[in-house]
Amino acid sequence: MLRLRTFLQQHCDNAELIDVIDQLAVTCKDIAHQLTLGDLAGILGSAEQENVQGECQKKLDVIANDLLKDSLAALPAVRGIASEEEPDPVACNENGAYLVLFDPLDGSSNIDINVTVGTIFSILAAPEGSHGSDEAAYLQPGNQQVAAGYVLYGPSTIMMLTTGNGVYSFTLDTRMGEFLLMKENIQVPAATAEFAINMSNQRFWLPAMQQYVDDLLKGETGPLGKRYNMRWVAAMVAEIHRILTRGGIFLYPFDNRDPAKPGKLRLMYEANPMSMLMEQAGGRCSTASEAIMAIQPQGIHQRVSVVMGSAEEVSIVEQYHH
Ligand code: AHM
Ligand code: MG
Repeated sequence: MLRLRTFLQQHCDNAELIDVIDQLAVTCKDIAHQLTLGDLAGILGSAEQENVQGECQKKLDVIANDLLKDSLAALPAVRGIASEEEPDPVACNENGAYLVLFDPLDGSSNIDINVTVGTIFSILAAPEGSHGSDEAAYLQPGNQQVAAGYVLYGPSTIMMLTTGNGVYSFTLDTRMGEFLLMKENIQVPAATAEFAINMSNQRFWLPAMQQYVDDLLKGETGPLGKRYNMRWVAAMVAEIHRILTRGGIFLYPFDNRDPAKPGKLRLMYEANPMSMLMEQAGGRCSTASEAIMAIQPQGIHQRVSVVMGSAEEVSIVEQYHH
């Protein structure tokens, strides 16, 4: 079985990009190890501080963020990093070719209950002459990503990766400490009868979204003519992994709980990298009214409405919103 680095050397002709992805993998092995130790390493619970978005940070949010920040900063190929847990972008190496954006530990509310979490990353080319601390350098639409992926920390640790040429999965063999290639050219089925949404927010959604979900729940006698199943892990990495494995639709739509937040998920750290994976696997990604990866970002911590997964089902959601 092919090791990640060997795979990269065969599939990617850019040595610096290989270094960045490889470094992400090495650091995520470390995060996976910390998670395995759990309470033994004293890493569960709150860090008793808030991040830039006013969310209470878990100890592991901080640990994972620091591990990624320090290891990427040491890499000459990295010009700067932006993280969900950092208020501003951080400059790394002046001549680095890449900017790396990440959600160090997605699904943080699952940490303390020993349920799946993940790391999400997006890699952009650093614009010529830009500085790694310059926010404007990072504000590139998702369709300009050079590579994207996630590492899922579940019963096994899995990296899902795209460099713009299909989606590949690697499982961490803990016996040898290497990510090994498991699946190539992953494809999402076009149709599905499985959805994922936090139903407790229903009253806050737009009327079109409320109508779509009402119709899903009507099952085979409703306008959608199918009996739908529902899943909600509360970790986007786990939901997207399920969809890349067997199809489905994931929704964290616009809601009116807080006028400053048009949705919960972040464009740069969650929506864009997951959209690149999903589209590379033949799925579709939308806000319900426009393509996520076409959005011109206005800020690194910007939030966005997210609808992604099996292509036919995403198109149905868009029709409800037209
Ligand atoms: P996080 O990055 O702070 O962990 O938040 C993002 C997570 C997603 O992984 C998940 O889809 C969503 O928040 C769950 O939200 P909710 O708590 O509303 O179920
Ligand atoms: Mg997240």
